[in-house]
Amino acid sequence: MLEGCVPWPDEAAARYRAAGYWRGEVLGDLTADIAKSDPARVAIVAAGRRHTYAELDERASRLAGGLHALGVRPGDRVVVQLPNRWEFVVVCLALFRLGAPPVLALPAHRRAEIAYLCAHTDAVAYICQDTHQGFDFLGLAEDVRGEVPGLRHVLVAGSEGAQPMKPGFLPLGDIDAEPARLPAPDPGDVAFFLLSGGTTGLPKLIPRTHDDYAFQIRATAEAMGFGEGDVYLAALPVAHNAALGCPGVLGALRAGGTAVLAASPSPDEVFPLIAAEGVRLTTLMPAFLPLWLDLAPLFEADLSGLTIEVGGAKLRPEVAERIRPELGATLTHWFGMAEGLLCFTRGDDPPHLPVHTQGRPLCEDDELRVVDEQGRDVAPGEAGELLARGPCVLRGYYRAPEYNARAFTPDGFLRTGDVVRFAETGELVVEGRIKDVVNRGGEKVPAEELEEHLLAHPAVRDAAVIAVPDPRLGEKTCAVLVTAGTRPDLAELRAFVAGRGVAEYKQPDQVRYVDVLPRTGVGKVDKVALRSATG
Ligand code: OOB
Repeated sequence: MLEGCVPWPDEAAARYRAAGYWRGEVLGDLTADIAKSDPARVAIVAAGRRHTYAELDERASRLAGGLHALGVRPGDRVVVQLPNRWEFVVVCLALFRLGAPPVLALPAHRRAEIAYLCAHTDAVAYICQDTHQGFDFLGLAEDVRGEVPGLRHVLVAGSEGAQPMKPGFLPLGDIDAEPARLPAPDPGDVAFFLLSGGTTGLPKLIPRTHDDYAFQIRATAEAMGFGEGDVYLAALPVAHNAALGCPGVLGALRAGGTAVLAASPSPDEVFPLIAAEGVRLTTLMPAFLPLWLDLAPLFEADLSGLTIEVGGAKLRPEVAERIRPELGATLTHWFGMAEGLLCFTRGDDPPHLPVHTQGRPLCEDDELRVVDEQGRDVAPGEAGELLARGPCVLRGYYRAPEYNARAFTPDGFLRTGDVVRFAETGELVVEGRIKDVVNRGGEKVPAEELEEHLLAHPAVRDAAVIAVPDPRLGEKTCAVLVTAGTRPDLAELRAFVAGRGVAEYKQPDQVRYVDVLPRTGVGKVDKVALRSATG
């Protein structure tokens, strides 16, 4: 396995192979069979264009050839930041084939996050789109190249034939060569990296192997009854586990279906696509559901054939209950983590289960424990921290040995930081969390990361970031600050954080000022006290 990654112990790996979870599939082969047997079948629909399996397969092979000719080698890391466009799929397939794992950044990330990802992974290339939603990624790329000298190439989608590029910048469309003869990657090795949603400090990277992700996309497709010819709609960013592989875009391709890529989950974008393409399955964060419920009658949207996977943040039962009667759609409720643990209700579960629980684990051999603060198993039905081990659950974050020593038990269970209990009938129920993250409508803001940025402001002496309730997003960030003299207002703080090159969703939503932050006996900021004082 790639240096800096933690493999599963041999005994566990042998067990997962023997049970048939890990079958030695490699993700670069997802499209190869259908590209031969039914080349004209539509693989991807994006920006009003339809791309066949043959086209996708060939373009990915030629891109892999071109990248190889540029000097990208198996084991090299490539930071990929592309929105929901067909190039995202082509780039991923090409890099899977090369065995050069893509590091999947979100479109919302900015200079600070991208520079960190490039530096932390020693990336040889950064692949982006020239502009997206008015933001200039070429400027960002230039800054990142200045900060990270090891970054050799910037490959740019969207500006084919535009102005001549700067040295080291190349149009992605020009990276095209005869498919190289490449050794097949080891299925036990890293196929790509996802970013962790919940962590202390800087984002942690999650190595996903060919074996483990191939199992995830196959088993989630089976559980959702998604098969050949079915259509999946990616309305969330495809770089996120939820839309990428549950079964998501990659699962749709593996099953011989079609993936439709939407620019956003907004009803005017997705309702027409659902009707036109006959979408069977999609994924949504809870924050979008009220809008879908309110606007579906206006659009006369027929969603009766649709299954909606909802997860990523707390789904309120009052909202969940409206889905079947008002949309006619089937709800499945998910508790997912980029780290690989997936629990979800199945489409044929009785209706109260998706309203009140997050269902059962993906795999029979997922081992879930609920423990108290001392790490002892709680009594059945009681709440505690969820620990997880299984064929998709990582054993260590990339290049993070010290963090790993805290994030995992000595016997390899991931400490999820989520507080859960199990219903008598065996379903998972999420109750809260102990990790210091604000879950802003599914987008995760690590408190410590934002605190560091706020502390860099010259007027700020002390900073604590907490979650406050929000009717739309569920939670928002509140920065509780101690200052010397002047008190910058919210607009100034947001501009300051933005100026440090941070994704917009991480900018504070509210600010409160105090004379001193409450501290616990050991000197840590007492966030429980802060929350009750601000709540
Ligand atoms: C999904 O993945 P991540 O990695 O962005 O976030 C994981 C965290 C969990 O640890 C938990 O704190 C929270 O998101 N979460 C939920 C939840 N599902 C996830 N909190 C409350 N209720 C839920 N149903 O968010 C993700 C990955 C794959 C599928 C779906 C979601």
